[in-house]
Amino acid sequence: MATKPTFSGADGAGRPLDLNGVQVHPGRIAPDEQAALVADLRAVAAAAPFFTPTTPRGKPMSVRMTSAGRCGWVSDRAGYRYDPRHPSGVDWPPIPARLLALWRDLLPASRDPDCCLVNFYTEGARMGLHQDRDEADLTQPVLSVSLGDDALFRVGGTTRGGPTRSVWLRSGDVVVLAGPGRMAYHGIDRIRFGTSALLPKGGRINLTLRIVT
Ligand SMILES: O=C(O)CCC(=O)C(=O)O
Repeated sequence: MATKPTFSGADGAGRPLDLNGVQVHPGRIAPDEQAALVADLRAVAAAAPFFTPTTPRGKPMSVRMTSAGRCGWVSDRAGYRYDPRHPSGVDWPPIPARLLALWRDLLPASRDPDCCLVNFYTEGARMGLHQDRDEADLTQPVLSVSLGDDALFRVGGTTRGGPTRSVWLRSGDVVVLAGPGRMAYHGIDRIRFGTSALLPKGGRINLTLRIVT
């Protein structure tokens, strides 16, 4: 089905935008906090290096990933799942305190997340439309942070194939999938490589915090 025209994520006032129940908070994270988060993530990646997951059919994904928290998201021939260890066998490092503070600020009624998936998109990387449904309790919220290059975020409804809306996510934007938006199909169609100076070699990092167990 056709996608409605794209509009900018920044409404100038930082007010949340609602896309089919998915809340987008433009510019929620200030530039100095974004830089501090990148430093936190360097430490995460030093302990649990980025790897290229494959689909269960063995196709490499275009996004590289790692995780922090009690469990991390992995995918290979054995399927999509959360795992208590990085594919190398090491424990995932703890979720950075700065991210837990953001979660508690935006989702004060929820318990803390136990997984922070870190997605790295370089030029040409994308993520197909999907629902987040590998968690034990699908009523628990999901919070996602964009850092680095702009990304075209597409949101549909709770069934595949319906109409979708798109928004450009920029560095510092935060997305919350909760309530009516928790099971919305969503994905990244493309990134605008080189639009942000946050990461010295370009690209985009997405952090997705979830309550898995
Ligand atoms: O990169 C993004 O903004 C979305 C990531 C995502 O949908 C996921 O990891 O499930």
